[in-house]
Parts: sequence; C-alpha cells; structure tokens
Amino acid sequence: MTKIVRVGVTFPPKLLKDLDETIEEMGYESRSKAIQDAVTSFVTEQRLLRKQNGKKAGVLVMVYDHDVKGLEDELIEAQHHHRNIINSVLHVHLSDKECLEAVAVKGEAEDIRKLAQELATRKGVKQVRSTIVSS
Ligand code: NI
Repeated sequence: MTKIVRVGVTFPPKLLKDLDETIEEMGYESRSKAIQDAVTSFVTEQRLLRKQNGKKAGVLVMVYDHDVKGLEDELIEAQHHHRNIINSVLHVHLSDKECLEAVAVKGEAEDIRKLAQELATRKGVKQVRSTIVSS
C-alpha cells in the first residue's frame, strides 16, 4: 500500500485561484491529485534538462514581476555573470508590472542549466521555460 504524506504549502492567492479554475475546467476530483500531477511534470522536466550534455543552443523565456524589490538588478547580474553563453536578450513589457524576457543561449548544457536555475529560483520570477536544441 502506498503511503501518503501530508505537506503544507503556501500559495499567492492569484496562483491558487488560477489553479482551482484549471482544476475545475479539467475535471479533477481533488486539488491534491492536480498538484501531484503538476509536481510530476515539474520533476520529469527538470530531470530531462539535467540529463542534457554537450554543446546546446536555445531560448530561456521567463516572466517576472518587476515590482519585486531588487529583482531586476539580480536578474541583470545573473545575466552578466553568464554573458559567455548569452547571445541576445529580448525584453517585452507585458503589463504595468509584468515583464517577459527571452534569453537566447548557446554553450555547454550544464552552463545553460545553471543560468536557468539562477533565474527560475528568484522570488518574483513566475515562470521560466527552456527550449534547448543541439548546436
Ligand atoms: Ni518590462
């Protein structure tokens, strides 16, 4: 028998609302099942990314809230730190406070992964999507 572990997780209200709407639209019977599926996708994606090796090229697309104090400075600092693999950055002002950035990258898979992790784990960064191909 599979053992179930209970954990407490906090959500920004808007994210929880979006989650509940999506759960409703998809017909999930419980929030737990939907969150388990989302976590499974996240883990699978991250494991796949971590298995990549060698020279790669791609685009990291991130959405962040520029109102979060210090975030833009941190993101710029991270990009300067990894300038050897960044070819170009496209910035799009999405709304009054949301920005989208597409970072074109080319280099060792491990370096691209490090950059993606540095961006994704910052508070105020809502999403980072990586599309990586062989170069
Ligand atoms: Ni902007």
